Amino acid sequence: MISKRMNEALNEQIKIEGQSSMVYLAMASWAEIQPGIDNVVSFFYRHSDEEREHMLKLIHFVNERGGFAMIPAFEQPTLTYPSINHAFKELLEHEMMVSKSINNLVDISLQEKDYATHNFLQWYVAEQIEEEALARTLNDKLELIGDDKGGLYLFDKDILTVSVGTEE
Ligand code: OFO
Repeated sequence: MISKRMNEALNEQIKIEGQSSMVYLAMASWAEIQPGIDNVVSFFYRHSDEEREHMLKLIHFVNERGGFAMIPAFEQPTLTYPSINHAFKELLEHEMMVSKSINNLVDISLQEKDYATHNFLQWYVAEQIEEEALARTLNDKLELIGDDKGGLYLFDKDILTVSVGTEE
């Protein structure tokens, strides 16, 4: 059985994962109306789907452990970006915020002596390491490219090979 404090903290994370899904969905929609970056568009849509999966995983866990996963309202995500570089920069910052939040949850699970939740959260810890590393690599590439259109063309080709998250 999950404690009230742990339940509330996990519910907060449900909101964060769902919000991440909305943020990347908005990026996908914005990217879709930009010319010539079709694979970036798919990347954002896939990323949005992944975040929804992360949210669902938490919802099932909380409910299975005798808690109640409350579905929250989400905030309006950013709708447009001055450039693709700006979108990826926001993606990195967002992932860093998520990692902090996961770390905080791990802390709470230890304080609560909730080792089942602690164990469950290890998947998210590993996932965040991957996601942050990927976001950093993509930002580094975009920085090198700068305003070069040919570079952006190659970036779009390249991103096709990138896998967004760790497997279940
Ligand atoms: Fe849920 O992994 Fe990104 O935020």
